[in-house]
Amino acid sequence: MDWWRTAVVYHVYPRSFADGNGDGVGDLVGVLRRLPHLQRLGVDAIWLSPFYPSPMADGGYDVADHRDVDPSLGTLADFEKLVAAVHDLGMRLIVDIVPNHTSDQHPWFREALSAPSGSPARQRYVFRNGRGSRGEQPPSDWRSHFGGSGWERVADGQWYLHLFAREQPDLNWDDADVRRYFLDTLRWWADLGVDGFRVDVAHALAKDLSEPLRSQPNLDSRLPLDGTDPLYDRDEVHDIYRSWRRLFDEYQPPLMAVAETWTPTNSRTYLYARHDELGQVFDFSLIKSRWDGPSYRRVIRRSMEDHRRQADDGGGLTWVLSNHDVPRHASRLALPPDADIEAWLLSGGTRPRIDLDLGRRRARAAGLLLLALPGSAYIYQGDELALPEVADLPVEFLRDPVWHRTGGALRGRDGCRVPLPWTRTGPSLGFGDAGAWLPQPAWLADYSVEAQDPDPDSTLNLYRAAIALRRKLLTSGAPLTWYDGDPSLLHFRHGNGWECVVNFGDRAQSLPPGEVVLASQVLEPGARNLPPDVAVWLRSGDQRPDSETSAPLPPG
Ligand code: TEU
Repeated sequence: MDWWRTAVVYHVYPRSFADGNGDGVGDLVGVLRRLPHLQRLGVDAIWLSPFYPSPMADGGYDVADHRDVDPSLGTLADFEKLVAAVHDLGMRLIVDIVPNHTSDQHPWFREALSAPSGSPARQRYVFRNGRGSRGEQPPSDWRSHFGGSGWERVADGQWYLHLFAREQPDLNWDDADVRRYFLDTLRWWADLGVDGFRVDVAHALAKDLSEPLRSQPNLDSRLPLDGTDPLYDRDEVHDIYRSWRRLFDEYQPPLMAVAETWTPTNSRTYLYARHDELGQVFDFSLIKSRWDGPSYRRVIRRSMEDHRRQADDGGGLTWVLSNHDVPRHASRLALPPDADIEAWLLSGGTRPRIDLDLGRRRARAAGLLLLALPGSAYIYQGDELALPEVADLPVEFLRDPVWHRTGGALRGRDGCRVPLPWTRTGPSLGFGDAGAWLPQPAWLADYSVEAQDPDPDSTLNLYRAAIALRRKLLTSGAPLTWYDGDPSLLHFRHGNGWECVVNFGDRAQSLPPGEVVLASQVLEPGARNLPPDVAVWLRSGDQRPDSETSAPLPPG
């Protein structure tokens, strides 16, 4: 079986993981030194967010050279050491590929700026004349995800497209140079030994750039879902991934890949996971779901159903609770159901006040659920510590272009990128020998690996135990059996008798029969009740009828 189908993948945001050279910024040597933590955690693979040369207009997702390491993060020799060490420990390494745009400091874009309009150098990007009598208006109403117009004007009067920051010009995937360059880049990293790729904004590469450019003033929420949008999730994008798959299959074992697509629903999401395409696509439905039994049950079952219908035999399921783009779930899950998370972030995490004990409790339950679901689980660095969002970073430290481009209307993503706490003390809590590029609040020390390691009931030890047990229990194939009952109870069983039960309600529920093999909170010995916001794994002796495996999905 392909290793990635059931893999636990640990997502490292290199600048915030561990600092090997004491300059306050995490780096590859830092990752290398902290591999024992990941081995002890028991993960199968590590995904590294971009570590390529970058002027850092968007946390490294503005890549200036796709085949090198940013000097502040190390060297190619460090990378080679890291690949070898990861493999020696029996783990795999996945790197991020950012094909929708480059940095404005990429040699191609510099060349484009000094080349005339209509030149081959400009063809690699999306340059257009403006509207209005003097071309003073942007060529279309397309918007940047980070706020404002998606177009920027250059000295000779033309405009270029950037769906993200202005320092991230979009590439033109109709251009043969662009297609070849990325195939060569994938091969280049594969030849260095990487095992797979995470594909950034995978649904945006193919665009309808025919004139006149069509209107699309919306970003995510009101996109058509039929492949006809000019910018996102067009049918032709799949041809690109078919060509990538042919390259991936030249390797033994074939390389894996996972698409990042923030599509509004997953009615087409799993197409990216087809066997002749990427194999995996992130399913963000747990990130988007409210914390209640019916919602979780609905999105999980819907994803499984969509996956079955769209991805054919080739694709694998994936589950995610947090990543470097969203507020950490230990805080998110502590918010009242109807709270506006953006408003909470803007208030510096003060309104409404959140109950962090509740957040931790739910984060632990969610972690057990994540690891019990069939498919692959992606863990963001710090999830294993139940790290909360650092919502009160002083604004002068904020780096995210989301904050800057929206003029402070959105707080941005820095609060989930604060350097990890490894020890209780030290200048940056063991992150490195010096400070940390984003300030760590003092309370972070209590969440450190050092603080959690000796405590058998810590979140860290819960994750370790769950990952080890999952390795024994998780089989692929047989469909889950879902149990009816109180809607606040989510309860399913794998074919081998392994069950997961989560109580989303606000009162205790009686525990279904079976032996408790793991619980997200300490339960009294012989307890027959499952308290609120707690998950358990059970091993059931009895073979109850598969009551619902074929029942129709609830609406919504
Ligand atoms: O994110 C893609 C993306 O669509 C984001 O705008 C996402 O919607 C947002 O961050 C959610 O808050 C990817 C990367 O993960 C992100 O870090 C980059 O900034 C972005 O691409 C541009 O490369």
